[in-house]
Amino acid sequence: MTIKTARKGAGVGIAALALLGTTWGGVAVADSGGANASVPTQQAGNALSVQAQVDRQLRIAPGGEQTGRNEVSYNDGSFVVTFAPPGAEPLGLSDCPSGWFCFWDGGSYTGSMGQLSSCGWQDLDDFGWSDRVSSVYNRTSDDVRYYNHHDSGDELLFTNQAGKNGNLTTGTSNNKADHVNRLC
Ligand SMILES: [Ca+2]
Repeated sequence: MTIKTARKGAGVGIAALALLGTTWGGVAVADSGGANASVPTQQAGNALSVQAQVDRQLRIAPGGEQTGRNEVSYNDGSFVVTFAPPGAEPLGLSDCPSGWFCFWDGGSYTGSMGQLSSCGWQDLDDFGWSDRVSSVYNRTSDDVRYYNHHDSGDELLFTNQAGKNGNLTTGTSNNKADHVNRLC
């Protein structure tokens, strides 16, 4: 899928009103009930070498640069993707640095990890991360909102509260987020 349209601050839509749904692990989840069949096929990368994962990331989202053995950065480091080397400890909560908000393409903070710290609205598709987020951890001092893109207006999936983490695989927001907004 291709998502180009930026919708800063507008078009949250009716689904946002349903935000006060269940809350667990610090993640308030909107019970949107919206269907989204677009689940990426490039998720489980454990069998790939680190360099193969780096290459794949750069192929999915050109414009980044490899800034470490297991790291790709975009926009001078404002977005960073980190891959767990095969045989090493898997990525986890402790890999999310203070001052950033992080998201994993696996449940329970596994798989590859993306991280952002900028304030405001951002498009995960710019980094090849649309419909991939399966767990989140917010180590900033601000709430971060995750949105599902619809041409008719973005749908607020959940708010990841400051300092909180949450696993999405058991809820209705798994593999749906396309945009994020750090409220600062
Ligand atoms: Ca989506």
